[in-house]
Amino acid sequence: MITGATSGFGKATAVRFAKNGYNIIITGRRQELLDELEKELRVNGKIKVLSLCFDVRKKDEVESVIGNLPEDWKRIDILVNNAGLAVGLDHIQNGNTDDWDRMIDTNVKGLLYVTRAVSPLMVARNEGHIFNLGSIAGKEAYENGNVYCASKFAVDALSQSMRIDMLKNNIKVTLIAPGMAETEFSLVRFKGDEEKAKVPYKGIKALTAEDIAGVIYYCATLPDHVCINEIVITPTQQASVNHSVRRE
Ligand code: NDP
Ligand code: 8X3
Repeated sequence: MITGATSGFGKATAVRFAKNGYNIIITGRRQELLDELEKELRVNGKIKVLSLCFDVRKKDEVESVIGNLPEDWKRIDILVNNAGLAVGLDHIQNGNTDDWDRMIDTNVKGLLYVTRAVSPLMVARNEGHIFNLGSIAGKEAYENGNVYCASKFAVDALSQSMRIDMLKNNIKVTLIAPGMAETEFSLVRFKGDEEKAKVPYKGIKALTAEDIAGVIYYCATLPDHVCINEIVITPTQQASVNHSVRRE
């Protein structure tokens, strides 16, 4: 099950796993994009795809959709908690509190609601692997990053804690912490302003969604006794949130 599969990392991860024969549950809020992806994933006819359109911020919706999964879809081996976003890039004193709510509600509470609904299914079988999309912004803060950084620091802490909580149940938890990656992320952060959205990647060969999908697939296919706890991935031109080298 991949949350936020209509774009970016989530979509590329769905494609990667589908190519390798996994049945996949794709989720997101944009039904038309779920429909398109479902068609694309089904092309080789070898895998099953279930698309679920819901907003991870809506607790009742998450509980009801996952609680009512068809019987043969309840065996979720891998959950990729990917749905998330940054909105705005302002100093704290100028921040838009609606943007803050969107980030905390999606990146932290949404991830929790989905995990609360899916993890008991894994615990009951004593197997499963949960991936949480954190960020290098959850390792170090940067100017104007404030609430987005805080939401990803929370994902980092939750990943550590979940791993401990479900240790006895044989559940792997992997935190994926990428640096700059070109997806719809920046367009969402700058509320559809395409010019502003390009600025962070100027002169950088950024990560692609496929790069991240490859890393998730690698971690997911290691032997049963091996768990990558966390992995930080940046473009070679980026050493930290505040250190990158730009080339023309
Ligand atoms: P995209 O904007 O390309 O994809 C985000 C996905 O999340 C979309 O499929 C979107 O689907 C889904 N989503 C957003 N809000 C909700 C919601 N409320 N309910 C359900 N689904 C939702 O961004 P990325 O692929 O880049 O980002 C994926 C994750 O990776 C995020 O958590 C992001 O914070 C993190 N990340 C991104 C980095 C980057 O530089 N790109 C670097 C580090 C981490 P829909 O709109 O259809 O609901
Ligand atoms: C996204 C990476 O540096 O834009 O999580 O915050 S950054």
